[in-house]
Amino acid sequence: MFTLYSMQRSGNSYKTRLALAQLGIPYRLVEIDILKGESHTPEFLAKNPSGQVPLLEVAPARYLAESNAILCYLAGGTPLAPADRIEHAGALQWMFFEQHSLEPNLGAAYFWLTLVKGGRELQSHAIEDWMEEGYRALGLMEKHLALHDYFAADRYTIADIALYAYTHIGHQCGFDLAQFPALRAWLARVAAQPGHVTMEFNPAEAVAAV
Ligand SMILES: N[C@@H](CCC(=O)N[C@@H](CS)C(=O)NCC(=O)O)C(=O)O
Repeated sequence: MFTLYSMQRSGNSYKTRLALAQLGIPYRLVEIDILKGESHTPEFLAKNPSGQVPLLEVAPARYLAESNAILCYLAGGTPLAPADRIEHAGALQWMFFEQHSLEPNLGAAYFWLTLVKGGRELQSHAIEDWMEEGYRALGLMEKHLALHDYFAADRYTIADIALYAYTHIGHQCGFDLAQFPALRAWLARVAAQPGHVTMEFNPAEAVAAV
């Protein structure tokens, strides 16, 4: 069985929990509190030298890092990952965009402004850039979504999962999504997908509640 090292309030970790839930894959969840330095212990660094979550143990002592690589691995061979060459590349195009243009801005804003006490003061020099670049990324997504229901292959794929994670919590760190109607409609479409789980969902609790 897979083991996922994840933090509940990490958007990158949420992507992988969402895919695991929608694919119906059972897994063991290990909560890592990055705010307490749990991703920088010698034990964790031996598993992932970058000191980051998410991290998936795919086989004993065989680890895979990087949320979007984990999505590709988990969804490979399923409808969530397009097999057609150009559709596959189209999904990757948006997943690279997510890591380059969206996550560094919305992800950083979410981390420092909602998770770290005093983060706004500590990062006051960076917030303007995050907002400007974050809005630029959201604007590009809006343009695409004005013409398409999803990001790749004309259907819900791992590209949508990757982009949903930080976009759906953008309002929590100061991004006003009211000006992006197509993007808000897409957020609702993603949330309505079969097997969708929220960022708060914890599979261990789900099992305990049964
Ligand atoms: N590009 C990586 C980024 C992972 C990342 O930034 N993880 C954060 C939590 S969202 C983390 O573990 N931060 C702890 C640290 O960097 O020390 C991915 O997509 O998985």
